[in-house]
Amino acid sequence: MDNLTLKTTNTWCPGCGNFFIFNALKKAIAKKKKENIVLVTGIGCHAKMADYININSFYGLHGRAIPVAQGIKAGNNNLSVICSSGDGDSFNEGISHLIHAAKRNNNITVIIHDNHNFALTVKQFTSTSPKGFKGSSTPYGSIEDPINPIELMIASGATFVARGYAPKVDHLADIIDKAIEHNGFSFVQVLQPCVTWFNTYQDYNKRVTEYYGPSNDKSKAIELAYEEKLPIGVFYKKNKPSFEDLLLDKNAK
Ligand SMILES: Cc1ncc(C[n+]2csc(CCOP(=O)(O)OP(=O)(O)O)c2C)c(N)n1
Ligand code: SF4
Repeated sequence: MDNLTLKTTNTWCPGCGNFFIFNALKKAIAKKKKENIVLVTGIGCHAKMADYININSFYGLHGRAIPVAQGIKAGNNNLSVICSSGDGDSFNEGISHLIHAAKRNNNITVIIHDNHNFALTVKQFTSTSPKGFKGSSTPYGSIEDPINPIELMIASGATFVARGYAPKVDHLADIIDKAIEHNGFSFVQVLQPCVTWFNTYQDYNKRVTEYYGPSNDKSKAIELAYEEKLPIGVFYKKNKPSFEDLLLDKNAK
C-alpha cells in the first residue's frame, strides 16, 4: 500500500476502469506537495476517488464539483484543485458549470471518468452514451446523438483539452500531470470502461491510438476528436491568463 491510498474497503466492481484512473492520478501527483492539492468530486462511482485517496478532498453534490473547485481556487490560489467527475455528473447534471468554467478559464483541472452511463444509479443513458444505447431509461435504445466532449470544451474556451484511456496508466498520468501544471482550465476526458453496465474494453483496445500533440489549431483538434481510431493525448493547448490571474492580479490584464 502506498502513502496515497487510504486503508478502506474498495467497492468498485472488479475490473472497473476507475482503478486505472485512481493509479494514474496517484502517479501524476506522487512528486507534488500533497498539502497543495485538493480533490473535489461529484457523486457516482467516480466520486469514490475521494474515499480512497489520501489527499485533501471534498465530496461534492451530483453535478456540483466544479463550483466547489472554483470557490476553493479563488479562496487559496496556491492550491492545485482537481475535480474527478462523471459524464452524468458534468455532461448532464452540471453541464452549465462545466461550460462556464471553460469559458472563464478557471485554473482548475477537470477529469471526467467517461463510462457513457450513470453507473451508480444502474445504467441510465448520459450525454455521451452512443446512439442506440440500451439502459434502464432507454430500454429500446437511445435515439439521441451523443455530444463530443472535446469539441464542446474547445468551443467553450478551455485552454487545455485532452483525452486519455484508463488502462494506459502511464500515458494518462502524464496527461494529468500536464493538465495540473497548465495555467488555466484543463480538461481531461478519460475513456473509462464500466464492466458492469457498459464494457468497452474490447472495442477501445482495438481502436485507441496514442497521439502526440498538442495543437493550437481548434479545427484540427476537433477533427481529431471525431476520428474512429480514437486518438488519445493532448488535443489543444493555448496560453492565456487564467480567471484567477485576472481576478487576483490587476497587472495581468
Ligand atoms: C441532484 C441529484 N440528482 C440525482 C442524484 C442521483 N445520482 C447519484 S449518483 C448518480 C449517477 C452518477 O453518474 P455519473 O456522474 O455518470 O457517475 P458514475 O456513477 O458513472 O461514475 C445519480 C443520478 C443525486 N445524487 N443528486
Ligand atoms: S458500476 Fe461500472 S463504473 Fe461503477 S464501479 Fe462498477 S464497473 Fe465501475
